[in-house]
Amino acid sequence: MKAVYSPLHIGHVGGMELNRGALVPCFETPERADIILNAYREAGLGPIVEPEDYGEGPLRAVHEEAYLTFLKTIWERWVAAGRSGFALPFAIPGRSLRTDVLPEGVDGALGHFCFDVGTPIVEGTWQAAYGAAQAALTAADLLAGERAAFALCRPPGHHAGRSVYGGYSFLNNAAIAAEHLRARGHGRVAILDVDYHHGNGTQDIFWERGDVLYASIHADPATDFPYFLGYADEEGAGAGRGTTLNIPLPHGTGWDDGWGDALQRALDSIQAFGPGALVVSLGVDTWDGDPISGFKLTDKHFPLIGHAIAKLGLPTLFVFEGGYAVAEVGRNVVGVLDGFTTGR
Ligand code: SP5
Ligand code: ZN
Repeated sequence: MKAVYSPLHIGHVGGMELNRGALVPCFETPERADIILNAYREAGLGPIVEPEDYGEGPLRAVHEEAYLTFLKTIWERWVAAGRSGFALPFAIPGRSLRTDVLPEGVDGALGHFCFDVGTPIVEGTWQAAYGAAQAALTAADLLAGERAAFALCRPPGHHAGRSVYGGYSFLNNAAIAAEHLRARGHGRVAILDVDYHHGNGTQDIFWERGDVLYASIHADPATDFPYFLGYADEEGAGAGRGTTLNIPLPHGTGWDDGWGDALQRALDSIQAFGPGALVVSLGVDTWDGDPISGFKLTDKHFPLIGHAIAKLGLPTLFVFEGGYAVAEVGRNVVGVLDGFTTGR
């Protein structure tokens, strides 16, 4: 299996985020990608290549133009306003405030396009997000001749909606790749999201699409980020009615008491959908030692995930998402990929 990796990710170093009422260094760090790169290399899983440049066209197929312009220019606007450090929104339009206006100033623009206060923007953020999206596109095109590919994306993407960022995500790498696979004629596309958190952005993007299935296993939003999407009663709308499947699970869930069965349920729904290709939003923040998460998967479960996915027999694109136990993300990602390779 080939891995696609863009070194541009190192320009995105978030600074600080809020955790339990205290400002702490960001959990989403550049080391995460480097550790996976090393683990992938050491495991001898295959070659590592740099992305091709597909330009902004495939990004526009998923995200709004005004949103992309904002992401591209916000850092220079921040600096021009005399700021330094990292850019965060100051106010976000909740109920009774207008979401239909794009304020002219930087603080208003940040609030307009953002849904949380944990996703700092710095000088290299746009380039890093752009590189990650290009890695996903490049890996998607590898499926023309290969059974599977791995996009080692950083920053992650599944929380980014059509015109909103948050949850460490700016461009929705998995959605951009899925749309690209559609355009390349792979038939219907299924997205399996195994990250600890619900992929609210991916769900939003494909909510009314009957040709793209979104199936996600995640922590119950009643207690966990992103809180306001990912409930079991969300099933899609319009042509997309029935092509969203959310399986929220309580804190503390392990493989034997729910996660393994949930995976099988999601895989059954994918099989019934009859896709021509599969995109896996591969988060490993389900590991029991993850610093911001609450599931209890252990080392031996990650190969089982890969093995079960391989049994679908589909061209499969793995897109890296979350996983914050820095020393272990490499082993766990490689565990899934290796389980896939040996399991088919
Ligand atoms: C891609 C991805 O995994 N994004 C996750 C973003 C989560 N950001 C908010 C996390 C809130 C953590 N607070 C939980 C504290 C428990 N120690
Ligand atoms: Zn996550």
